[in-house]
Amino acid sequence: MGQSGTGPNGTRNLGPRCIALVGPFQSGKTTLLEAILSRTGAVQRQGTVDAGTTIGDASKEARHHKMSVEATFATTNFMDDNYTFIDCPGSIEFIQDMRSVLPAVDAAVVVCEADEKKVPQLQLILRELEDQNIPHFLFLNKIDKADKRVRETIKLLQPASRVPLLLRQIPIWNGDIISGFVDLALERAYVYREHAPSEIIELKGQDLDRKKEARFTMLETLADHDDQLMEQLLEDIEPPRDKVFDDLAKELRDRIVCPVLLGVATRSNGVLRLLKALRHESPGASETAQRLGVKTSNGAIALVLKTFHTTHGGKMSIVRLLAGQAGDGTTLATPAGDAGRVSGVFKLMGQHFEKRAQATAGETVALGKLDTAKTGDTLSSGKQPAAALVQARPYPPVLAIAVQAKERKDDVKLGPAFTKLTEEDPSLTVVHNAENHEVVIWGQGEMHLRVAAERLADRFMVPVSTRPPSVGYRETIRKPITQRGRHKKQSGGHGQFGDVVLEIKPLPRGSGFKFEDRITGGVVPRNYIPAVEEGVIDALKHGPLGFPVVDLSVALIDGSYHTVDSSDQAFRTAGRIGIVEGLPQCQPVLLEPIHQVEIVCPTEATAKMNAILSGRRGQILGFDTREGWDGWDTVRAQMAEAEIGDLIIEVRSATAGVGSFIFKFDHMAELTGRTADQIVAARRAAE
Ligand SMILES: Nc1nc2c(ncn2[C@@H]2O[C@H](COP(=O)(O)OP(=O)(O)OP(=O)(O)O)[C@@H](O)[C@H]2O)c(=O)[nH]1
Ligand SMILES: [Mg+2]
Repeated sequence: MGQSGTGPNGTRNLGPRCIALVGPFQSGKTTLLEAILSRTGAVQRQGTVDAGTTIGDASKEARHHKMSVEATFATTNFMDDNYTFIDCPGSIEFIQDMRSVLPAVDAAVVVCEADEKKVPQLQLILRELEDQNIPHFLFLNKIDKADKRVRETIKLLQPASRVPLLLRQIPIWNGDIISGFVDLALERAYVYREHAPSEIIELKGQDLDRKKEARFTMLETLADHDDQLMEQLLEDIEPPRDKVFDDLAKELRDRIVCPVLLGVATRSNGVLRLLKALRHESPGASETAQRLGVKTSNGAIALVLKTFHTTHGGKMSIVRLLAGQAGDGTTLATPAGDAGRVSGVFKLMGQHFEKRAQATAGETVALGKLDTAKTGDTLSSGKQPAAALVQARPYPPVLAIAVQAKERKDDVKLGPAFTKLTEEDPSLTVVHNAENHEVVIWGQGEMHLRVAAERLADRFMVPVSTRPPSVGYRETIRKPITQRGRHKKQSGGHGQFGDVVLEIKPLPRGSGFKFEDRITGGVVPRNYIPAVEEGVIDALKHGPLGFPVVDLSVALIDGSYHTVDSSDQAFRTAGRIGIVEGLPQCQPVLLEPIHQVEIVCPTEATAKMNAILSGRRGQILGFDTREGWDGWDTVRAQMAEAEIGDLIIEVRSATAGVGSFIFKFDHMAELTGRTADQIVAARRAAE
């Protein structure tokens, strides 16, 4: 293994690297990883996504859905350097895994296609990279299917990027198909060969002219940030090749350009040039550590990129070591001081782990049995735990399902399974609803939740059934009444006697429930009054329409008792009877939760959002351009909780998968008419 560090002119950086493969859905990331692994000799034969033989999509869920559903790590060697590639899922529903690994990578390769429909997704991903200051290349994949000129494609994709897309390679066309490429920095032309390094050829005629023109465009863009190069160009001086490479590396690292390379992942074309660009131009671990503000005096420092639980090996934390060394027995602590001892260091190859010796700075490995470490944690071995290098900020959830163990006997396994599930995927949250004993999993979309349910069954051995979660309906009353509640039982010896008079009154929205004791002269002895209140509260859990009753006051104004037969129990029952008999006469009415919703979407979709919202009883409050997001809008509305339930599905399908929303409870509103009748009827039927 080489020394990590920067060479004299910043162009060469040896030592272990960590590179993320990111990009829109289905752009070829997993296929590219496979091509990289086969090109670097880590796998014998390049697997394919369609045959289900890739390292990247080796998990059962990924194979089943033929898409990546989590980040997969694979370490290989290229020209004597250690490289860990992270194949990230493209679907926005699984984007959390990408967001968790990005802080620790040296660079990202954004795999994309010449597809207009995927530009908003590309923008979303580039935005993450830009916000997190990650140097990135674009790998324009699937150019075997290209039907437009690359320059046009760049024009199409440019709006997604805040920095110039810098075309570094141009294709060589052979009729309608691309047969090779010219590397504009190296000034060499290659023809593709299937699953083999491309062959160098000599350029002639038109191709040579096109190369000269494209190279000039590339140099011009580079010269925008390099005065010396600009002078050379103006004076027609051919800049030295090393200078061009230095500029490419520097401007990538400074994140002022995004170099674009071409290729065909399925045939492994363009892969070697990509690897060489990474080797020569991507920053190394020491620069990444600097970017994160790592203080190296503190022993080992590592960032947890992913957590998962193996069936037999227990918990595994995949970390990038940013400083120091870590091996079996190293104690690593979280910023909060929760320490654990490493038990096993493993090399990563998809689902496969290989035990290895200790890891050194720059390497990405799995560490066994760090029970307190979570994804996103900064771990350190020094006496004083190092401060957190990054803050976890999972996207707020947008969809929920209620889950239940299929078999009662599995109920006890659910709790630990949920803990593991949410540890592995911080963008899932589990909420226990005490009121209706429902357990709800919140996540990022339909597929995300489906995969979560599959994981519960396959990985954590708890098969679950799922259904839509119930809506937080309430009911209230419109009319005040006074009602007597009387409980009298004479059965043989000891009887039961409780008698109360309740004044039941509506309260303004949001007041909840108030109980008042207005007894005078001890007609109900003081010691029984708490029992009356308990009985009332108990009856309010289930009103005449079937829902908890809110926004009312109940005053105990009169009653009577019996010296022998009265008891707490009897007065509790009397209180309950008063409510059960009284409420139906108070004109009960259904209340439904209304939320404040904020949808973000590309501007083209804004009109569709308005239609979706109106179709769902939404009240549109207004729309604005989305702050800091060119070409996006924010639509604000108020919507009933019942209508938000599956809103995300419609929003995603109207926005090529990129629209999203956040929501916050606003108020409860009366609901009457047919919709209300249906809800009450459904509730009755379910009881
Ligand atoms: N023609 C062509 N097809 C490709 C190329 N690369 C990938 N594909 C196909 O594109 C489809 C998606 O490939 P994947 O590698 O799964 O894409 P991905 O980006 O990993 O997908 P997600 O992880 O689900 O976002 C598969 O059917 C691949 O065979 C390519 O260079 N040319
Ligand atoms: Mg994939």
